[in-house]
Amino acid sequence: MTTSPNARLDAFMARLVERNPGEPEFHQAVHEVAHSVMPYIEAHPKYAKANVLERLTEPDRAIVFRVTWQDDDGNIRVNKAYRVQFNNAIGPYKGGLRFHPSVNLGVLKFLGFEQVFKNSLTGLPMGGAKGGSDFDPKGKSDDEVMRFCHAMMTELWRHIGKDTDVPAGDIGVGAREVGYLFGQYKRLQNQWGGVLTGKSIDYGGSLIRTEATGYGTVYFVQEMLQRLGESCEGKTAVVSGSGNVATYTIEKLLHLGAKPLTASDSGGFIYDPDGIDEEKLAWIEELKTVRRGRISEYAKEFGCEYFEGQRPWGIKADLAFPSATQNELNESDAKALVKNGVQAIGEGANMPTTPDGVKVFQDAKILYGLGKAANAGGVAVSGLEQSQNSLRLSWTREEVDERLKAIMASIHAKCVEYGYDGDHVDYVKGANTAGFVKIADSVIAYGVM
Ligand code: NDP
Ligand code: 2IT
Repeated sequence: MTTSPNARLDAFMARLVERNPGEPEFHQAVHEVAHSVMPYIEAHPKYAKANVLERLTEPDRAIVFRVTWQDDDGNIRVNKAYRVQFNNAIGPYKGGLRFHPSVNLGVLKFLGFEQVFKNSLTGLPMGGAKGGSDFDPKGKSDDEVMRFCHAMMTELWRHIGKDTDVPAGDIGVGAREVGYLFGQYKRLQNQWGGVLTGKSIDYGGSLIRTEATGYGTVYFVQEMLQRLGESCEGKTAVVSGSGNVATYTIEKLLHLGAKPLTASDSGGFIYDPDGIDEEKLAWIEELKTVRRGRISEYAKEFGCEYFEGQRPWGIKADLAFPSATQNELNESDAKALVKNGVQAIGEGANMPTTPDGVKVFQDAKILYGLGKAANAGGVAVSGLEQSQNSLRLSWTREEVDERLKAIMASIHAKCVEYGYDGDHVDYVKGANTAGFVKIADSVIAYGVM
């Protein structure tokens, strides 16, 4: 009896959903990859014979633990924390930590799974992991964040190490949090090592790491445009978010002569038809990293409109950069962007577009740069931070930026190699297949384990 690839995909997904109930984001992320790589697996029977897809969709392990800490009023507080060590076939586990009330095991499994493929695409020796907590840093004092980070590391340290698992930042985890986490690791281990990335320049960080995800996303979009003889210059852009990724996406767009029109946070978005320039961007950065205020304040400061509770996808622009969170751009948002003539999408966030939104972009054959390819610059420069820590050297800004550009160009080339069908490039298929082959071949090389 023969079964069609679609039936095989459905059967595989049914088993995955049954084994991982109540984890919709994880199911979504796996479905996208499985759908992409199924034709490749069909064409190369060794992968089916070794049951590689099933092996790659079960994490190596997931650690779940309690974090107990004391707030400024003396109350004892409890949070859940996690580290999902997904796959270390091609290098030590690597991936960020997220602090947000929406964090749960399923969200971190989706992020860890994405990270495996993203890290493979960078060409650097990094496995995939993700961790975090449902701790909400919003409204907490610096002292409270410090106590939480120290308490979290008091358990996490025994599971990580510079050749074992190297965490970094993500939503809610920036330079401040990495400092507290690294300090506690160093104290407990009595060893200075490159065990976290995104460290401050003063104690082992890399130049350009702060900027890398946003810069890399714009470099990736520039690569997609240049393949068609175009560039970012003179183009308008809608950007969501106003955190690390959004800020440096806007900065690189300005460097390349584009005009960013929007920024957002979980409260709503601002639309500045004159464009967000360097000065306004510096103001946003101060607002978000020092005063920790809301983006609505921008509208008052610079006299433009603020759209409460809305996302920016209805604003007409040539380029779109979802840079806040997962599933922030749905089918009707995608239709609105396509109707308004959008040419390219660069996903700074992880899985920001819903599957029916992705389908709209793919059917319209616009340049769709999915997160695991477009936003890989952040983890790539984390990898370069690890290299510099091992070498006990610091490369210049220019040197790291050149390496970042080269890595983004090589990821783009891999997407074209595996995703070009003679007419147009399917970046989803290209990225997922290219990421898969390297990990799958490594898994097979190790034998049954
Ligand atoms: P930050 O915490 O610096 O910023 C997050 C931004 O997104 C804030 O503006 C935040 O608004 C907004 N946001 C977060 N959650 C939600 C939500 N549920 N609904 C609406 N808005 C939301 O995080 P980063 O910039 O580091 O991360 C942004 C995205 O990029 C994430 O998807 C992350 O996984 C991804 N990414 C990050 C990398 C990095 O190096 N930092 C690397 C690759 C991908 P508010 O402040 O109101 O919550
Ligand atoms: O999603 C991501 O790639 C990150 N949050 C960065 C991970 C890292 O290890 O730098």
